[in-house]
Amino acid sequence: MPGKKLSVVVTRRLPEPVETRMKELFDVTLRESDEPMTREALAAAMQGADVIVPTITDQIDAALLAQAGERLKLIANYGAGVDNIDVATARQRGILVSNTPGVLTDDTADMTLALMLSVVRRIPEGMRIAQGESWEGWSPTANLGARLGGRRLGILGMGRIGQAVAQRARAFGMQIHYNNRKRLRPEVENPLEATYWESLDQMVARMDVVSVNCPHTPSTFHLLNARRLKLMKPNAVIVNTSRGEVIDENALTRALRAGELGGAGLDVFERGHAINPRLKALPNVILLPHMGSATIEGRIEMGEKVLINVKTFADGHRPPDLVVPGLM
Ligand code: 8YV
Repeated sequence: MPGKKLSVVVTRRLPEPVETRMKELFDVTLRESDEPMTREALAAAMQGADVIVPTITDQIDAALLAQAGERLKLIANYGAGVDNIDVATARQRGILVSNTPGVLTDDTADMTLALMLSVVRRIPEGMRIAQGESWEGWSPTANLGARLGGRRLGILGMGRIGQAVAQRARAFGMQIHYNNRKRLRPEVENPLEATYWESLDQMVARMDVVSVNCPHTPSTFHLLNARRLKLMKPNAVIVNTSRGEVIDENALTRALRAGELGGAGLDVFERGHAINPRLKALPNVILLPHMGSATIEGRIEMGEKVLINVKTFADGHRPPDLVVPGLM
């Protein structure tokens, strides 16, 4: 393939500098609309292109992969999580998958702390009061929240983002605990000496705040289910900047409505942007429209990662951020 300009289809509008560089390097088809591609348009793109660059809003499942053309050899995901792609089926069909790890770690961890602080310090409520007409001035007993310092944070999934959350939370004086597929190597991976819990049940039962930072895979689906939510302290807070599917959203809504949890800060939802209306109506939750990686810098760096993966592939080499099936 070296020397030949690859035919690349990008499914969403990307930051302008990324699109400009794409045009210089490849025979690229870019979107004019901000809308996600329809499934039909995606299928058509996959029939004619060498490379497609999808995002979380494209479900590339086995049925779609079965319609892919002979030419399609790389799916260069614009995003770190690849739960939108059936990576194992792609691999069986000889199609590589790459992603954009690392560049959205800090932004997502920042947003995790922002959500934590917003919930426990009641920031949206305070905004509504200050912006409204009814505020009668400062009072020693009004708008009291909780202090993060000294509280126990349980991180569910201690990968790059989980570790970045731990660092930040430590700076706020929190005690760090985690549950992960494997225990981190002390000093190398765990300089903060976070406490490892092999049992998620035991960890969630003791935490003041639980932060979801694991990817969505078949084994993490509904890890926080009704039974585990019931184990949590009644004033505990849940924060999720990873994937909605890790929490049973209906069970979470029921627990919050019943006063069995203190609150929640959610950037992601189980059914994409179709948020449970009962969750929207609750006063002790903060909901964001999947903004974890939404910084100008981060979104450009994600595009640069995609460019490197596609360019390396075009030059006949293995893309540096190849996703190996089963490892995510
Ligand atoms: C991205 C994300 O914006 O990269 C991820 O896994 O969750 C987001 O922050 C989105 O997935 C882009 O496709």
